[in-house]
Amino acid sequence: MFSIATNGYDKIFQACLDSHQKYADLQNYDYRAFTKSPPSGISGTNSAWLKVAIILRALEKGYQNVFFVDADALIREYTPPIDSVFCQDKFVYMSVESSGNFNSGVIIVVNSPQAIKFFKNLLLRADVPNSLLPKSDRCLYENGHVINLAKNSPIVQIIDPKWNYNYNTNIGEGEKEYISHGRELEAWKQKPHAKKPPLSLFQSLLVRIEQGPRYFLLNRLLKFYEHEYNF
Ligand SMILES: [Mn+2]
Repeated sequence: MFSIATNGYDKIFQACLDSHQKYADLQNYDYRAFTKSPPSGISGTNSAWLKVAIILRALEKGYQNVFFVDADALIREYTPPIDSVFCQDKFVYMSVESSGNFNSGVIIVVNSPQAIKFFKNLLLRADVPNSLLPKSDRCLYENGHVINLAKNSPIVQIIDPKWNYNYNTNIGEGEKEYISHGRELEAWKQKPHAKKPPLSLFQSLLVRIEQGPRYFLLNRLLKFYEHEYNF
């Protein structure tokens, strides 16, 4: 089980990270909060893509299951263990927002060749600009590619939105969420929000060329985090 909270997010979302650790202790899960930044820094987009690289690496290393939770997600104490969602022949579990699109803030993965292939394919899209995706799939950071890849994947199972309750999800009346995502108002006020308008396809391709392939950058970042956190 892990979360990524770089660039000071660990301070802003300390209560969320504490709730992760508490849940992990209760369920006997091995939990890491990746909070350090490499000497060369790490952008918000790369922090988001890093989770894909870490999930894949953890699967390759043989962790039985991998559970990713966003740093701004608060896990309630009564949340059941992740294996309560498992069903046959499904290896990736996520919930959808009211739009029907997956939200990649909470991802549960069962280690299997199918899951490894899924995350390999996802990571290969790290250099594909969002603007190349169908309009309805476009989303922040890596989430658009998660939506696009997951919606046609037979190994992905939609789980109860209680697992990822944000401002765009509906849960049944009187139901209590397991994970409250991005709803911690005080913390959100402090979160530095990007005001920049979205880049055009041409602009984003230029940025990608300038920075070099993200795929390789992610592999370098992964080496740093693997070494620092010994996972
Ligand atoms: Mn989030």
